[in-house]
Amino acid sequence: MKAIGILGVGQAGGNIAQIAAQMGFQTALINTNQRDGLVNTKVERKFFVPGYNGAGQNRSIGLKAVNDNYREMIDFVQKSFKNIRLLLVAFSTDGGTGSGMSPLLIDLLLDNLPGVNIGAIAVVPDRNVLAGNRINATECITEISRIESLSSVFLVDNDQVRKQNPQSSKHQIYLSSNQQVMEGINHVLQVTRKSSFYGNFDETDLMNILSTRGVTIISTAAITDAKTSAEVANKVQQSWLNSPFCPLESAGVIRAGLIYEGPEKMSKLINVPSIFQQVGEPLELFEGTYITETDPTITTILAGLSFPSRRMLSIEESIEKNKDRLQGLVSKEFTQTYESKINWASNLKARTQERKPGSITSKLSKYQK
Ligand SMILES: Nc1nc2c(ncn2[C@@H]2O[C@H](COP(=O)(O)OP(=O)(O)OP(=O)(O)O)[C@@H](O)[C@H]2O)c(=O)[nH]1
Ligand SMILES: [Mg+2]
Repeated sequence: MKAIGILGVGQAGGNIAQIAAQMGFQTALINTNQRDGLVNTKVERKFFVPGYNGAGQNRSIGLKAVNDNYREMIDFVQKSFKNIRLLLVAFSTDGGTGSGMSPLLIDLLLDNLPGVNIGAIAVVPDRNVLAGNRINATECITEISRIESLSSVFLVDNDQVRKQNPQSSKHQIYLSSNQQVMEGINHVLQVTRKSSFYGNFDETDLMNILSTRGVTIISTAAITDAKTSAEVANKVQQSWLNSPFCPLESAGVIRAGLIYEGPEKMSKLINVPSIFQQVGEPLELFEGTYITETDPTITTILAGLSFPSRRMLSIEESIEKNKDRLQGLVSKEFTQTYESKINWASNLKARTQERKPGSITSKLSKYQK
């Protein structure tokens, strides 16, 4: 049994749970919309909030759904996961259901799942989404960042995946980002099952890292072509910018993991200080070395990072720039009317004829020749 469970909230969350279920994670989903959740056939446990039919990108509907049903939701989550050490709640930040429900739901679960750490997999929208979605994303991430005892927050960046595959459809981008994120988490979890003569990275190491409060990224660098320690360090640092997560922006890693898999000869090129030179050495580093004959890779887990202010600014700035226009749109909604310029023409419309009652004798005399 895997030590990490995935709870999907809303459509994106359900899709991430679906991929996780295929990889053998314990999964469950919550949605306001049955039709969305039913397509996630691999997720066995589902809770559909009664009386709702989607949240229509309105976060307050998601919030109300938790307010009205939190007892049932907590009970559902408690029953859905057995013997896990970490529950990751997955959702998109820019819709209504996942974005509106997840912050409060996570906060409530923190008090109701004793012994289980809780973290988040939160999807940050790509550059093509409009103002309403951007506002949702910034509100949701603000709320998530304020939760006190929260463990790792993985910020899945749809824009990163779009950059890797500029020609792909929305559907392909979503699928690929869900897949990459769950593969990253699954990979580090599977490493904890392996044993090594040279240094084990065990489940407690992983849980130590993932229970760190703040933003976490996982990335893998192929170092086959590297010839020096500097080249290895460079490839690892590149992988922090090219992962499916919001790219690393600033120094300040609190806990980290570094896992080497590959031939023994290449492992000599790993120089921890040069890898962490730019971001500063973490407080604690958990290392694992696994000698294999496969192409050499270095997987790093960086935890305790700050929320990415540059990436968030790219979401906020178009709202700020269009402040007057957007405020104008909102006030227009309730004030706009239409005035016809041809009011006079209403008189042209056919009138019903008045039939004046006449006498038979007068009609007869009218036709008399
Ligand atoms: N990575 C990823 N992003 C997704 C996926 N599905 C939707 N998204 C993102 O999520 C946003 C839409 O949010 P949904 O998850 O559909 O919203 P919801 O939580 O179901 O809320 P409502 O539909 O408003 O009730 C899109 O703008 C995308 O950014 C997915 O499967 N993977
Ligand atoms: Mg939806």
